[in-house]
Amino acid sequence: MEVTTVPTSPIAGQKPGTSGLRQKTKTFMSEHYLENFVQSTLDALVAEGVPVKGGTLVISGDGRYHNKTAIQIIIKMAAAAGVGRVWCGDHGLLSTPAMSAVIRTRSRGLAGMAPFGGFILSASHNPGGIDEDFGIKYNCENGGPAPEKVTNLIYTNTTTIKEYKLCCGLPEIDLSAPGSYTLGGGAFRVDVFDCVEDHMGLLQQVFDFGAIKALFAREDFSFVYDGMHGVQGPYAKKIFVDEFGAPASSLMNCEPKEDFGGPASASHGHADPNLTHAVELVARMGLNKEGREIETTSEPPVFGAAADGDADRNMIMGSRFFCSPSDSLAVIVANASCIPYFAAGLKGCARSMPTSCALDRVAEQLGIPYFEVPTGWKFFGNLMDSGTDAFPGKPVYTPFICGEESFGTGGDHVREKDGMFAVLAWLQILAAENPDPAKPIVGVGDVTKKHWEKYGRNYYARYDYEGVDKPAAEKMMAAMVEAQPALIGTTVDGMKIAKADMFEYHDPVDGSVSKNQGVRFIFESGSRFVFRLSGTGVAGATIRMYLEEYAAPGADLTKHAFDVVKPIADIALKISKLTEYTGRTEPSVVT
Ligand code: VG1
Ligand code: CO
Repeated sequence: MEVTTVPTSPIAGQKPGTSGLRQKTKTFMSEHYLENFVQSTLDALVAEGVPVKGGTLVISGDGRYHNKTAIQIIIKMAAAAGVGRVWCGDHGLLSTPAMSAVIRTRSRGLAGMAPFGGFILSASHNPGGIDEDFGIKYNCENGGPAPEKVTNLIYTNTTTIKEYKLCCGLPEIDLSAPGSYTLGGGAFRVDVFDCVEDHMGLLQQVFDFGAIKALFAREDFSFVYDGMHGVQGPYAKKIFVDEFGAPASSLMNCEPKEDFGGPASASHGHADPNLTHAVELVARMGLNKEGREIETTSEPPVFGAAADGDADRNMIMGSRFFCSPSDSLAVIVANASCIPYFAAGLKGCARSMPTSCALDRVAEQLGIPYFEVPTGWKFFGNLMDSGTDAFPGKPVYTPFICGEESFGTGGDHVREKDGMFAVLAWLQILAAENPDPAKPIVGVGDVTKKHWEKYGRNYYARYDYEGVDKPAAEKMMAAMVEAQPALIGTTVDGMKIAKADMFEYHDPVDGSVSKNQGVRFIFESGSRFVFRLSGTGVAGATIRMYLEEYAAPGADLTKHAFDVVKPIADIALKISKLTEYTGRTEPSVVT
């Protein structure tokens, strides 16, 4: 195979954010952009001693515009770097959790073929299309996002890169169906395989599919799933329809599309499963975008759920009921013992810092360790690897469940958040809650309300201010940090500030420290607000403001979350001077 060396020069701004490098699709299509980043990654891996030469690399994405073209380019670059085998999901598709499953499990029984890592082509919940966003993320041999040490090295390489290598002469690989291609006289091969089989195989070991199938068989159970035209469609068909026997009509938007059904607007083309963007599902479940009940012509289904573009996110709904992601995490952990993989009990759990503290109360009752990590799935990785050879002699926190307020939930079966996992966890809980078909069905709302009665309720909301001027947002954050020490002990609008700081994480497994992970203000009552700047956006800055108020068991637990946290929002806006700094009076999205 002839290797071509192409001279190039550094392109500014190729720093991976919360979850990989994201940019406008046209930027990714511009000369050298993708190639520079991929070569910088491969070089970083070689420098780290990763066995790239002769190794196996997985390459796939969420099906958005430019996915297939990018895969063909990376295959040629992998060949030039001496990679021995490339694995791709059919149609170039793998959901983010499926990529993690493939890296971790596909080589079972194939000695020496375990992948050293994988490239995921995705900008996740960001809109797709030629005028929207594209992204790339590298996952390591444990199936999880590259840790900061590696992403920093990749970034450094992008600032000094002079050339990249590719095998121009390789033919385009037919990704449309499973097949194997031996190239370069046997030095290089590409295997295209069914994108669902590995992930589903793993989930079948985690859950009791039979019990869930029995739930679907109940006449009073009804189900709807919104794939939002992302990568989840093929997974949803195989699992919900083929395995559980749901009618095909229960799947909405389950054909993957390059623009997720766009052009992106508030009502479609934005594969982000929340009350604002999953418009069709939310209406079908009998709610409006604030989560308030609306009139419907027929009774909403018992269970509804949705996924984002790369299917690592999930939204869980019941009939006229929205389960906030923070509550969903707490409920799953509280009921984990009904899931076979967790039947012997959890040894740990975690949430990201801005995620509500509902999980903490459950963990305390269960008597298991729980952790508060910075935003982004990579920070859960070490906790989940605590039982492996990577950290000998350290405490073991697996089996483990974790989640984020941003519609991300997962367990240690993979090293990514897993939209399908969350849905199956809820279906397993409902199966366990409904042992008797003669009794009225217990739904998502019933289970969550029962949970609040036992643990209390963490009323919660997040305000996003998108497309804000970046320097203004940074100034606002810096001013708040400076003001914090003097604010501790003071009372604002009747609420006393007990603690105020910039969140810093000390990883209990490898001792690494991550600074500047969010400004937090905690009141004496336990209520709090948090500010962060998004690390996944493409244009300008997005300010995220997280609001939380705790109501103990016995208090009024039936109020609307957005109403309850409104006074905290007012205090947060006062202290941050958000309107003065940014000119914004209203958030772009409330979830
Ligand atoms: C956001 C969420 C974070 C999540 C990340 C990736 O990051 O807040 O919780 O892990 O997206 O999700 P940020 O930095 O924009 O707040 V996904 O589904 O886009 O990979
Ligand atoms: Co995602």
